[in-house]
Amino acid sequence: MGKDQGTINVIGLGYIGLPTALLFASHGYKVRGVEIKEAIVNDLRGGKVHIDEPEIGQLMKSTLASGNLEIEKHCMQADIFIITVPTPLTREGKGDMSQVIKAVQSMLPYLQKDNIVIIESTCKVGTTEELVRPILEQAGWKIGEDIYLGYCPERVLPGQIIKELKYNSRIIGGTNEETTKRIKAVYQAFVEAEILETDTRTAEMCKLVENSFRDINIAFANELAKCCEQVGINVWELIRLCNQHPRVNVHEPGPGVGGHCIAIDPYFLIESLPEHSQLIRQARTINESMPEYMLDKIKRIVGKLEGEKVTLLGLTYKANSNDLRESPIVKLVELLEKEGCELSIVDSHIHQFRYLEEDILKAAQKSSLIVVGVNHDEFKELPLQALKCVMKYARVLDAKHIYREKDILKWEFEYYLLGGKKEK
Ligand code: SAJ
Repeated sequence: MGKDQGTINVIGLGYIGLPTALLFASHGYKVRGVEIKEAIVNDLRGGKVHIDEPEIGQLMKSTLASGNLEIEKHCMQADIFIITVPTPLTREGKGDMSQVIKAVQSMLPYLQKDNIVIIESTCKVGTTEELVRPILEQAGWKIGEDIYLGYCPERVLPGQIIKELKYNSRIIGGTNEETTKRIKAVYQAFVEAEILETDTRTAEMCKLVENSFRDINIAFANELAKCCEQVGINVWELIRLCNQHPRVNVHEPGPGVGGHCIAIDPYFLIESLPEHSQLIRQARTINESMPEYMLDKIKRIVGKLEGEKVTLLGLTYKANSNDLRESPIVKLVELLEKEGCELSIVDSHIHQFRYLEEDILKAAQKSSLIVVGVNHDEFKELPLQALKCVMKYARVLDAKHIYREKDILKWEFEYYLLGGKKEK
């Protein structure tokens, strides 16, 4: 246990808030994790974690046992307030900042002079200065003198959140230099990488740009996959070769972009700057077209889908995760349902969803096609010989290039690849 550092309220115990609370609590802070969902509060108090991440279960147990972490539905007085609530998209594709505003309002009764207020939630540019600052000022506080307000985005990869919270560099945007310095000192408790200083608007924009960068690069790979299918080039081989160039790093194509970040954050930029964000908008359009593109491929392979069975391997938004948020495969399921297709799905990371089958041979019974949509480790080795016996047609469509064509052809399967030869 580190020395007693001070007190923190972390408001919103989701994918980012909970790991952040745990790291501060295990580095000497007295932390109150604040969560409005009663069921999550009860589970966490009992040591049950709702997030599937390495190290997190153990960290939860040890911090609860240390007495440095408590889970409550309301804030209390503290030195530091950190906001990690969701900022979803509305139906109209606009960033909804209302939970950030509510979180700020909820801590007003507990604020004291010299408190630090940090927003971590992904926000539209200007949120800290134009939405949050006025709320605090109306409550009578002088920003940068009484209350130190800043923005500090996370940049951690789901699946390795605890590790990346510690070892990724971090950006701090304070409303003035003194604030930035104070917030930097807070994160130095557990961040073992560089902490970079800037202003609030730049920090907010950094988060949006990082995810838009990846979205644009994935869109480029997806566009290449479509082009390659037209001209009979294997896009995976093409990308492998191009990436030998010292300044080229083409990303991977796939059935679409899921998750709560890359598929969402670009819209925060598009909404604010529609005329000047056309590349970012186009990348979204390309990536969002991929489930439909997969459907067309499936139709070319199987023909009319009504009454035919298709078996999907993987449902989550990415490999070895149990996260279904914005999963392009869930969108593909909906498209296949509209075609009247019979479905079966294998994904050991998911326990509740329609069409789930635990056993791949049962799932593939009388199936006309196996579609590999997610590169979970469990799909690396398929029991092809046995599958061939139970399927109606021995065919695999590989959207993540997890197999070598010759290993599949060996068992007299037809092998189709996203970004490979176009189906007849
Ligand atoms: N994907 C591709 N091709 C690729 C890479 C990814 O199709 O070459 C797809 C994945 O299959 C998945 C989606 O993109 O559906 C996103 O997956 P991801 O692993 O790239 O990223 P996330 O959404 O899990 O996490 C991202 C990360 N951002 C960047 O890498 C710029 C992470 O660092 C952020 O902290 C996180 O978003 C976030 O919270 O914003």
